[in-house]
Amino acid sequence: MNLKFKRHTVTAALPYANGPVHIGHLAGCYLPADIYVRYLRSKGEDVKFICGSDEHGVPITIKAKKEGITPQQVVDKYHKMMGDAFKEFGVSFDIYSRTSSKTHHETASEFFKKLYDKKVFIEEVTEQYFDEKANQFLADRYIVGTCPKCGNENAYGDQCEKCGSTLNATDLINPKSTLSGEKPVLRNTKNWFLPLDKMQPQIEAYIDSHKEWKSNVHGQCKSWLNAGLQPRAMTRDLDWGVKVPVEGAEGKVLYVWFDAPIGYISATKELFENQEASIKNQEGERGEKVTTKSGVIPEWEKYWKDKETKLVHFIGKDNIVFHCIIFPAMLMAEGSYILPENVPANEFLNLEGDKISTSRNWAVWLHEYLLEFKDKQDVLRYTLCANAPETKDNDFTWKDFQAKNNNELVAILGNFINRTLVLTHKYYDGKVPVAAEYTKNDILLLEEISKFPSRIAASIEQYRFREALSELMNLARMGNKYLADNEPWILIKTDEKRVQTIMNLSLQISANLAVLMEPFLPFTSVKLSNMLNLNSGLKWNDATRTDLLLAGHQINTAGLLFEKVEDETIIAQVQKLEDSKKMNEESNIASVEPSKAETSFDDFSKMDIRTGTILEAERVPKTDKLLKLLIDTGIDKRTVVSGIAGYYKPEEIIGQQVCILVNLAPRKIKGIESQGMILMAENNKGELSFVAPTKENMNNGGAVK
Ligand code: B3M
Ligand code: ZN
Repeated sequence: MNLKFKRHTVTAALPYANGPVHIGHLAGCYLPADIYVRYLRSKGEDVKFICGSDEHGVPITIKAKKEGITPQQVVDKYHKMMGDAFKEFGVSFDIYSRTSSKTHHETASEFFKKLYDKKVFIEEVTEQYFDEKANQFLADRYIVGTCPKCGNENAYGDQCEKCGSTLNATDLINPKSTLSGEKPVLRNTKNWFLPLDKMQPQIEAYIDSHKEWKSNVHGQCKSWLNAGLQPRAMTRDLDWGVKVPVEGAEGKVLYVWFDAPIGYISATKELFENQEASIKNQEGERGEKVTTKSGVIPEWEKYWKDKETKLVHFIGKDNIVFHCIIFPAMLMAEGSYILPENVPANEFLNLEGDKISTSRNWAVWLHEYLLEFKDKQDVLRYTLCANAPETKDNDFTWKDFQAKNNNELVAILGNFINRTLVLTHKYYDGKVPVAAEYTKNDILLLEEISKFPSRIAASIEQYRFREALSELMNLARMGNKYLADNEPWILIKTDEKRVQTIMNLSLQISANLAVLMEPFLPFTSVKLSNMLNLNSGLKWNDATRTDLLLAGHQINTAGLLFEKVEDETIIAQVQKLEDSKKMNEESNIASVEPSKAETSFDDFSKMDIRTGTILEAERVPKTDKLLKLLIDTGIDKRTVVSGIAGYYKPEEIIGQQVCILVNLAPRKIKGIESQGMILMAENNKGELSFVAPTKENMNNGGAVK
């Protein structure tokens, strides 16, 4: 590990508390962050892993409106749900806080106030978009329009998700309010701007000092810098958020991207407040005097202000500019903080070839996964890591999930462990045999084994988690090959001594696997450690040794680490996705047209609609759609040309009762005079059906009213 640093602050993006967590979230930043942190802990490093819910911003208020509840109810509901999901998947935050907390409101306010007092902000009255119908200013996601950079028609007021540009609402072409759909008007309002333009040289120097960042991250930063940074408003005319703590700012809140990253800081504070409170409690219970040290730097500050702390932000690619440019600019302006040392952003994960979408319900939700794949968190962690969108967008498919489970976890890792443990029980009653004598090959193998910890570590430290995981699997592959090459199950008849060595060595590999898999597969690591009856205090570097299990050590009963996933299970999952897509499409098309303008009863009663019966029907030559019908209207028999040939065959509809508008002025259609109109109902696919009496004794000529 880089000796420059004494401790680590690792953050994962604060997810908006406006929906449950899906696989895209997990693969995008929470899983890589968790692997990284678990590895650091295993190395014995001092690390704090920080996260929480982002509970401000327009995404929350929009959701509240949609669900017909208050923003507070929205965040309460999803904060709990998200926190639970992370916990269940073993994402090992030291704290999962929320930006509605008191500490956060105070911390964000103070931060703003400090910049305000230092006269960092430009205070400026500018024209901002206002929705006259909804009677409010339109910030961020309250406004959509065409992105001036890439032409995406659904760019938000603060960002285009297609090309990643940060925008100001006034940059949008054809802006539209998402509240009312109306074209907004411009109104004057005062806001406080961070002068990113003036700070450009500082920011540029900072970015240039980090050429080691992932190329996607560094590249994006450079392209913003090349385009020239613009001042950016840090306040908004909204009522949901952290109140702007200065005079003359009534009805305004901090921009969500100002307050959210400060959430990392507030959560760290809370973490130590909680720890101190629990220490005080214990002391109080023991009747000891509680003393507070004065003049000592608060513990949390070490994680944010000490140059020997390495600050790393795990995020998805749509958050790059906020973490690499805007937040560092805020920290620079404040002056007492360290800057992010790295921002390993991932690209996006797609699902079965299509973009994951909450609103289209095209997602695999973590809480639903667990209902169907109980206790199989590690299978998902494995699949998402093996296929992580580290350098480009990637696709999750259920077929691949099945293949990774069956061909890798079951066939390689599970198989090796199972053979080793079963044979140990069979030959030695579960007692680790003595390694009698090593062959040349054994010695080479032992050397190889001891290299794995540093090899896997090198990949993790460079944020290459896929590579790290595949190295881990190579160790299991090596074990499998060793068993296959040496065939202890055959040798047992002729050379018992040799088998002891083979089994001892295989057991050592199993123990090392238990240690090294922990960051990736924490649940399996616990399971395997229990089966091996392994000392629970083992650290990463212990896996360089090849004597973690001493001769005579008793192991526990062997169980299966992984189970095969059957085809039916996968078919059911794919079907579930297809169903939800279909339902979604139907509900989209089913959106009915708005009603027409009001009409009077008099106008309605001018229409003479009667019941009638079709007597004859034939196609109108040289047309696809038209049928020529002869109708008994009760008054007379008349010819009507109707555009229903796509839906009814002529021979099927003889005798069909219909409703017919009889006083419609006659019209010539394809040379035939049509004397009236048959009433039809249309569904959302444009298919037609007769509108007809549902009782049989309705004579022709009866009035429809
Ligand atoms: N809530 C955006 C997101 O969920 C935002 C991240 C904040 S990190 C400080 O994509
Ligand atoms: Zn764009």
